[in-house]
Amino acid sequence: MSLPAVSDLNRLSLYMRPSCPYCVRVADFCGQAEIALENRNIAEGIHLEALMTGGGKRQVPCLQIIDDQGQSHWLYESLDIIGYLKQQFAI
Ligand SMILES: N[C@@H](CCC(=O)N[C@@H](CS)C(=O)NCC(=O)O)C(=O)O
Repeated sequence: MSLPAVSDLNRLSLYMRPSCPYCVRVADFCGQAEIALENRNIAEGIHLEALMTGGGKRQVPCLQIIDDQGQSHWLYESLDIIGYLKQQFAI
């Protein structure tokens, strides 16, 4: 499934846990690239529930991407998330 093009940070949220090394990998990339993603820690029940319902599994990191129609797309895998961000922000 192809992912929507998004350049507005308000359309992106990163579901994560601070202790997860794969989440740290994405956070480190975002820090270097100066991409200030909204982080949603799945230790908070509301975020875990949103991830499970929307994305379909508990794994983090997961990037939620909201398209022009307001529909959510869920991207798992740290390297795929970084690749997507590089593409969207032309890094
Ligand atoms: N290959 C995945 C690995 C992700 C992964 O293993 N995440 C762990 C946390 S470090 C996870 O979500 N485990 C399930 C859980 O924490 O409930 C990636 O690079 O993102």
